[in-house]
Amino acid sequence: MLAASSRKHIAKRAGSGAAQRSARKAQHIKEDAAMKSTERKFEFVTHEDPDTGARVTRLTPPDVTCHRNYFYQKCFTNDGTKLMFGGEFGPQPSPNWNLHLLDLPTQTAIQLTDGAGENTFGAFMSPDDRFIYFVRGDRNLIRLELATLKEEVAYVVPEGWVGYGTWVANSACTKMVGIEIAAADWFPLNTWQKFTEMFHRKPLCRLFSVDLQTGQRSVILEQRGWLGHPQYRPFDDNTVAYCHEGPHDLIDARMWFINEDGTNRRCGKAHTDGESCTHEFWVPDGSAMIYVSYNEKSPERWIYSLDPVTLENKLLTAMPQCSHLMSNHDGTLIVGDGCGKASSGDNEMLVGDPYLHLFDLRAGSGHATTRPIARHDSGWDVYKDNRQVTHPHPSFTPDEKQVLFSCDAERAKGFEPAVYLADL
Ligand SMILES: [Mn+2]
Repeated sequence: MLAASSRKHIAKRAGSGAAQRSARKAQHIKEDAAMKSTERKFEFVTHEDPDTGARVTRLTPPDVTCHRNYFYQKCFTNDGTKLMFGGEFGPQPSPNWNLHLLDLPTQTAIQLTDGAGENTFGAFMSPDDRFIYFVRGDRNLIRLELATLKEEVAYVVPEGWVGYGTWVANSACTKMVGIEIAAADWFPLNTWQKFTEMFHRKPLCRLFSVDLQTGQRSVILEQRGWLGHPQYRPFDDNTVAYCHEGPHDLIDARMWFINEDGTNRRCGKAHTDGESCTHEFWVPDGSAMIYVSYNEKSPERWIYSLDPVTLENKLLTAMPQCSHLMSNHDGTLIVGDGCGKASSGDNEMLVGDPYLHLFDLRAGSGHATTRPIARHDSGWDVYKDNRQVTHPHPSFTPDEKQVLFSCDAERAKGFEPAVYLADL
């Protein structure tokens, strides 16, 4: 199998035998540095979806746990030929994911990073395809240059704080918004139980912006109470979105906006009785925020858009129970991952609808059409201490002809979670 051959390749690079192992340990940093440029030849495997007939391609090897990044973070080069993803190829002990760049035409991946505790979900590629940004060890924001694999520390979370969640750049990629949690309140969120505990702890949090050239931080909002999902509005640096984080049905109001200077904090939507909102994202052209709404009294879910200026919430369409949504550039096409009914009091994900769904809004509101694209069959499990690695998190390829997603659909065959492309 190809991953076995790539492991041999690594073994050859690193040497073998006890003497070499101890020498390797002594030169730990040096050896690790060699991991960074390791190339691996993949063998894509294609099948026809049994229900829709769509062509689905597994990109990553069956014996290595791989995942895509968070659904609204850029992972493809602009020409669509290269894909950044998270993979557990070592050298650190499992569970630990590093970043890799897969060249789709040649099916060859190059290892980009080899550190411990890299946030491979929040990682993203800069708009000019030159850099990857990611947080390592909840503390160091790294800027990695793709041409040289050279790393620079763009920002360091100060003592007494821990970096949390997915951080998002402005459109010019000159600054990022992030969340820091007071270290005294922090513990690893490796189960949904821990996630719920963090909500009840009401951690001291701050939403901040960091200048990517100088590393200078400005605090936008600091409060007791869990904050998450900071997102600069595309092409409008003055508007920052964030959320009240926690179990969906215990949240007072999920979506908030604030000006970059900390003024004009406003609630994006007051929840109706029994309503939960989740997985809000900016349409990439910046025209609106889109989110999932559901109500404990109803099996349906709805797709809404939200205007950050007028705060008008507009119903786009009803939908099957989807968890995550992402749109194309102008918000006329949306892809979602079907799931089960939300459990109450926590955010544990349940199996239900097994499909990726396409929503076509081009005919205007009230005329949306929808169809299943392919099965994702995610088990939604927490795996290797990670709550997100089995989530599909679908999004469109740059040419809008395919949908990228992760899942553990082939677990019955003993295959690891992997990264897939489904043709539209
Ligand atoms: Mn998720």
